[in-house]
Amino acid sequence: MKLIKIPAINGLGKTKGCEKAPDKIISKLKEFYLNEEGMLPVSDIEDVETEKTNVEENNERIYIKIKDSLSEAREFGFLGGDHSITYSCFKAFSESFDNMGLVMFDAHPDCVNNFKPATHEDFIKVLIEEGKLKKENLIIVGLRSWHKSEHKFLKENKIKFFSMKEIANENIHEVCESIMSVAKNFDGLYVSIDIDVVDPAFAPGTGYPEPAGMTSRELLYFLKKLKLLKNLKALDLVEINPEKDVNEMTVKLGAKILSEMV
Ligand SMILES: [Mn+2]
Repeated sequence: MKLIKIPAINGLGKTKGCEKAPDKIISKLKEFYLNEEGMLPVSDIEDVETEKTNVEENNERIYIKIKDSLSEAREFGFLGGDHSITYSCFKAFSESFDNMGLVMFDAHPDCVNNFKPATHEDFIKVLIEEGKLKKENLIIVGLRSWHKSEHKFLKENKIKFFSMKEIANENIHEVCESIMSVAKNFDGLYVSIDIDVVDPAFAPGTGYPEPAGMTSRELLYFLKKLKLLKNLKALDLVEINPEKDVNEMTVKLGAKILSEMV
């Protein structure tokens, strides 16, 4: 897997600090020995040079970097930054491959508004409205907090999701099989991991901690299964905020996730 560090944010001021995550996570990753599969978590690591304030410029740079790198690896990992980076990353794939699908792990549906340039709160709505993501090609996993308008948007557009309540009340293996049975049919699969899908007890270092989330192990269970799919092209890991972290727990979990996905 080729890793690309993308220290960009567009969180309306609320995600300041997330730009520090890629370097922190990579330095933690280098402290890891073999992963659970007995493999060395080493990767080819590059980065996108970003500007502190120019969101449009950053989006363009991210998009171009990915487009230019597509032939260099079979799988990519993008390290944010806040969730707004998924807009440019996914767009680069959906313009290069037919029928791209997105499996997103998140406590929130990220479709509040349709602000442009897309922010971390509404990039999903922007991707759908711009025709970059087919609404039937989206699965959201781990939801437990939403605005009234977001709930309506999901229902009206028949977007597939598995709430945290469903995951807890049903058998996690069956939920995972349901996700896999849809995800395997996309020509290309993109997995986006917003760390706030994980319970704040395990991942406190994020801007919008939401109680009653997944354990780290449950998230790894889903990810290790998805990793088996041959159509997996990319994953991103976003919203880790080292400034809000406790004992580097969240940064270390980020490094752990990457080490298991190499
Ligand atoms: Mn998010």
